[in-house]
Amino acid sequence: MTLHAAYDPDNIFAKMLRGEVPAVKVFEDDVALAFMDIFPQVEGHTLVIPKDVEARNLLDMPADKLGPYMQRVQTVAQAVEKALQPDGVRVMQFNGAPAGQTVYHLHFHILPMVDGSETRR
Ligand code: DGP
Repeated sequence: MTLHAAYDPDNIFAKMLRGEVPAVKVFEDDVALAFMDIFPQVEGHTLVIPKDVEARNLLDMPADKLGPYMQRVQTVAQAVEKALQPDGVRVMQFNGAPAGQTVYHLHFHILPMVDGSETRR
């Protein structure tokens, strides 16, 4: 899968946005959806995806949509921090398979970290 392949509207997060696959949602508005990661690396591992945009990753994301989306990433990170009171919050994002990306709809990972947390990446 090359970094600049076409957006696949049948990726799992696009299906989630269309309500075709279930998600444990923790935040949703007209700009973004946040839900629990199905393979959590730590308790509270949350993903935030933009709506109404065919962006495979950060490099594809139209600049005018990035600001509103990143505001939601911050809102969800703040909510996770408030709910779980971790010692730190890791925010991660991968572009292309060699960088670790496995789902090709832009997403940020939010990981509440406590002292001694260990993650796969
Ligand atoms: P990345 O490697 O950055 O593309 O991370 C994709 C993440 O998506 C990974 O942590 C697992 C998660 N994931 C994959 N499929 C599903 C799914 O069907 N539901 C949910 N909730 N998460 C998923």
